[in-house]
Amino acid sequence: MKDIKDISNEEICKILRELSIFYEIKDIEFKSRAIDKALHNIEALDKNLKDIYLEKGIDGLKEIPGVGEGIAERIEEILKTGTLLEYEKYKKEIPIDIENLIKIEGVGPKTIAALWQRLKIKNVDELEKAAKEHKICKLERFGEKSEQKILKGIEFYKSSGQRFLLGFIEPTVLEIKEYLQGFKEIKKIEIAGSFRRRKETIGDVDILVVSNEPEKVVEKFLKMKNIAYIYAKGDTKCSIKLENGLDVDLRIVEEKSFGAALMYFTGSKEHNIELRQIAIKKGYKLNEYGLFKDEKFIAGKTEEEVYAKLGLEWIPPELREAKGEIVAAQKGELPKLIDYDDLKGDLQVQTNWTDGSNSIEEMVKAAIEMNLEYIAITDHTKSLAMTGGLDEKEILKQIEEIKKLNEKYKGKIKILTGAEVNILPDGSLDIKDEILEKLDFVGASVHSHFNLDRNKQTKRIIKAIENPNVDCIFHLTTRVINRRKEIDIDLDTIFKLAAKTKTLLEINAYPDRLDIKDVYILEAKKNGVKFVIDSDAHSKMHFKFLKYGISQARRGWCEKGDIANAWPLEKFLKFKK
Ligand code: DGT
Ligand code: CA
Ligand code: CA
Ligand code: ZN
Repeated sequence: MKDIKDISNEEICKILRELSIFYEIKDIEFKSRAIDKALHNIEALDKNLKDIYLEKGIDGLKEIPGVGEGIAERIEEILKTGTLLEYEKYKKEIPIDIENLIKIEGVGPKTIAALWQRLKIKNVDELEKAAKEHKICKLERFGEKSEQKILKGIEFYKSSGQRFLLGFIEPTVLEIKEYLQGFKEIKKIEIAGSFRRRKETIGDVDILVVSNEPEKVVEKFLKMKNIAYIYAKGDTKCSIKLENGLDVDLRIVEEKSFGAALMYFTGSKEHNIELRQIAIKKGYKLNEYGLFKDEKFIAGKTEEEVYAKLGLEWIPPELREAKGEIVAAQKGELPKLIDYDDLKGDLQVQTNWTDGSNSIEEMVKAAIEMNLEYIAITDHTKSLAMTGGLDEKEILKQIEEIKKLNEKYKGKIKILTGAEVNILPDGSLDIKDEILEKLDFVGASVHSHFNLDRNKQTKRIIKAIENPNVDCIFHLTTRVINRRKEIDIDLDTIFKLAAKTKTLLEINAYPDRLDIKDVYILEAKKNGVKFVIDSDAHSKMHFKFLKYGISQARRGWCEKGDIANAWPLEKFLKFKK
């Protein structure tokens, strides 16, 4: 099978995503929906579609949840020819910049289709112009309100820049690391920068390498596939852009400077500045080559020895944001952060009872493989019609089904019954309390009316928190990174009330949500709030996103005691209201 193209999952997804929109424009809606579902699963794959195909052919592709015959065949065609005939045909006929239009909040496939059909809008600039000239509000099904929303979306799109989501770009970064690790000239390698600090998005990748033959390393690095552009090339460093737009900086240092260089390039810049001030106070000089007294080299080989010479405990990268970690390290009072293997449960899991790709049992099996001891099944509820949300009767039916599965998987995992109930604009819930009472775990969340004013929006959340059946607020601020801004709420009031009522706040681990975000976690923690870290899995492949939630919790200074699903089931059940 040597005639297979070397094409990444990312590129395949891009073709399929655009094809789905062409179907929408052509009114072939069922095909468009099937692709969307498949994409959700392909984006979460650890393996390359190419490798799956080489190993198991089209049957291997069909094993991916949500991927049926039709989509598997299309992937096969892309792998064999680099593209799809059907897609290329549409692209000629409908020359629109889908890639950027789709990034704007409130602009989905349906909108793109309608705007093309009626106004021949091809790109973001034309969309902005049309909205400003009030051409959109005159269209059927688009009012003044949607026009304003589009303009706001464009504004946010332009201001947010295009940083890469950690959870989606990590496989690409680790592939580069693996490629470099294969070189015998490289003794040590570490990814530094915001990637190492586990920030939710990263601007560029900073790779640090120890080698005695830096020139050879640079030469081999530049032979890597998918390089689009070389910005700079020196003896011990170089900078490139990859074809997917990601910038990568490589630096090669001597062994004795590795720790100091790693500290410097891990940052953050603000953390580095504080460190340097401490060094100066102690009569030292600190830079990426080491710690010096006058010209004499004092330390530099490891981070631990440099921090120690500065009178500090070693600081985990997630904390290096100049938010008080240096003072805490001086006093030996750094938090003992929750570990990456500390989670025992996952409390937001969707199934094919609503918009998930897998059955309850498939999700249960996948959770067992992740070594989880308990999960809650939390399908959407009825007012979220587009997901096929459950009504009271269906919830009761699901409780019965879970009872049976609990029998079957006894001793392996505990399945909690639950729901993700929708918080209506007035703060009431779309499921009756007598049904909620029967569930083990109820999360409530906002899925619409994002633009209520601060007062109304805060009251809405308060009312949900005050409901004795609501155990947790899911993705409180409803942001979607690079796409939708947060709702306007009085966080301080909400954090205090959540702590008082023992309402858990979710740290949603899905890579484009990470809601609530790191700085809010720290604030909420100070107010005594307890959290759960959830994958928000809509497929059995999404449990692996839990680690990004753990990263955010660590960035928010959380210990095991702050995260309720890091506790044994008994303790968790006893705590929740
Ligand atoms: P990013 O790439 O925007 O997500 O964020 P970082 O933190 O990876 O920043 P980047 O790539 O510009 O630089 C990597 C690290 O190098 C940064 O975290 C700290 C260090 N660094 C860069 N520029 C400066 C500087 O002007 N002063 C100091 N003290 N450190 C710097
Ligand atoms: Ca960086
Ligand atoms: Ca950089
Ligand atoms: Zn959902």
